[in-house]
Amino acid sequence: MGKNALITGITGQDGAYLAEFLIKKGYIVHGIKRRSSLLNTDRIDHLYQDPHIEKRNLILHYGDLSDSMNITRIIQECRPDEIYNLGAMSHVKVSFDVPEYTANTDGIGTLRILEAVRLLDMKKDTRIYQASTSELYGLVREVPQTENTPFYPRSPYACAKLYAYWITVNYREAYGLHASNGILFNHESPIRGETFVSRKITRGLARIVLGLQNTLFMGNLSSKRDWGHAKDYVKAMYLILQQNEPDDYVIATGVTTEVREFIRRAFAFTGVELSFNGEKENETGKVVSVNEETFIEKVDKAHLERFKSQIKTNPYIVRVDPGYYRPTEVDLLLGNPTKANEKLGWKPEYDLDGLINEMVASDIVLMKKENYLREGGHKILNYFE
Ligand code: NDP
Ligand code: GDR
Repeated sequence: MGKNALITGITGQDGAYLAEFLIKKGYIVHGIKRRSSLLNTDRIDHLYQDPHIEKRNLILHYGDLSDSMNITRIIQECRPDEIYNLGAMSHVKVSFDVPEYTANTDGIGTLRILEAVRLLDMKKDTRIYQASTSELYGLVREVPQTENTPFYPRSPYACAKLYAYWITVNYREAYGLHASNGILFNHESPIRGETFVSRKITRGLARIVLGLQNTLFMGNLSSKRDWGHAKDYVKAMYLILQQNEPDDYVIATGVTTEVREFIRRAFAFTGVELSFNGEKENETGKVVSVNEETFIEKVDKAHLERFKSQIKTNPYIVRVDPGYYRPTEVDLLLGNPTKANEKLGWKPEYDLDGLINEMVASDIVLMKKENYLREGGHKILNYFE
C-alpha cells in the first residue's frame, strides 16, 4: 500500500511540484484547495483525475487554513502518513496590506494542523512538514545563515512564520509530534507566482522582446537572494519527513545574487546586454548591445528588427518605481545548507543560470501565445504588480 500525503497549498508553486513528485513515488495525495470564484487549479490540472474514478492518486478537498473544524475534519478523513503544510499568504509585500489575515493563515493555520493531529491522537502515525522560510532571518545576524542563526523578522509575513516555526518546535518537544521545519530560501520555477521578483523579470523580459511591453518597472534592485529551483526544494521537503527523528533544516544553494544581476543574466540569455547606471529610484537598465544570433535562437528572427527599432527609441527598458519598495526590506539572504547536505544527502541539481534559462525560455513560449492573440485582434493587458 502506498502512503497517504496531505498537502495544504497544493494549488501553489511548491504544492504542484510536490504533488507530482509524491504521486510518482506511489503516494495517494490529498490536497486542500480554496473555494474561488474562478477555477484555481491550473498548476495541477495535468494531475487532475475525474472524481468518479474509484482509485485515484490525487484527491482534492475544499478547505481553508483559517477554518479549524474544516482542517480537523479533512485530516480525520484522509488520515495522512505525512502532512506538508505549504498553504500560506506567501507574498512578503502584500503581507503589509493584509497583516491580520497573514497571521491567521500563516501563523495560526499551522497551529490548527498540529492541534488536529494531537486531538485526533494521530501523532504516532502522522509526520508534519512546516514550510518555514529564510525570511525569518530578516535583518540578518550572521552571514551565511544556518539553523543556529537567530531570527529577526522584517514583515508581517515573517512574524507569522516565526510563530509557525516555534509552535512546530513546541509541539515536537511538548507532545512528541514528528514535526519538522524546512527553512527554505527563495525557490523559483516557470510556475512561480507572477508577482514574485524572478517571474516578474522573466515575464517582463519575454513581453519586452516580443513587443508586448516597453519597460520593466522594479523595486529594490540591490537586495540579494539565495535562489534555487522549486523542483530541487520539494525533494528536500520529502527527505525531511523520511528521517527517523524530526528536526529543522536550512535548504539553500549557498550562492547569493543581486536582483539587478538576475535581470542582467536573464536578458543576456536572449542576447540582450544591459548596463545599469544611476542611483536608487533614478537607476536604469539600458540596452547596450544585442547579439543577433542569440536573439534569433532564443526568441526568433521575426521580432529582431522590431526590437532593434524599439530600443533605438527607448533603450532604457528597466526602471525603478519606489512603489515596489517595502516598508522594511530584507537586504541579504545567503543560506548554508551543510546540515541538509550531510544528514539528508540533499544537493540541488539546478544552478542559477539553469533556473533563469528555464524560466526565460518558458515565458517566451507563454508570451508568444499572447502575441498570437494580439495579432488575432484580441486585447492584451499589461499587469504591473
Ligand atoms: P504560493 O503562493 O505559490 O502558494 C501558496 C498556496 O497556499 C496556494 O495554494 C494558496 O491557494 C494557498 N493558500 C493561501 N491562503 C490559504 C488559506 N487561507 N488556506 C488554505 N490555503 C491557502 O507559495 P509557494 O508554493 O511558493 O510556497 C509554499 C509555501 O512555502 C508557503 O507557505 C510559503 O510561505 C513557503 N515558502 C516559500 C518559499 C519560496 O521561495 N517559494 C521559500 C520559503 C518558504 P490559492 O492558489 O488558492 O491562492
Ligand atoms: P521574497 O520574494 O520577498 O524574498 O519572498 P520576492 O521575489 O517577492 O522579492 C525578492 C526581493 O526582490 C526585491 N524586488 C522585488 N520584489 C517583487 N516582488 N517585485 C519587484 O518589483 C521587486 N523589485 C525588487 C524585493 O524587495 C525582495 O528584496 C519570497 C516568498 O516566496 C516568500 O513566501 C518566501 O518565504 C521567501 O521568498 C523566502
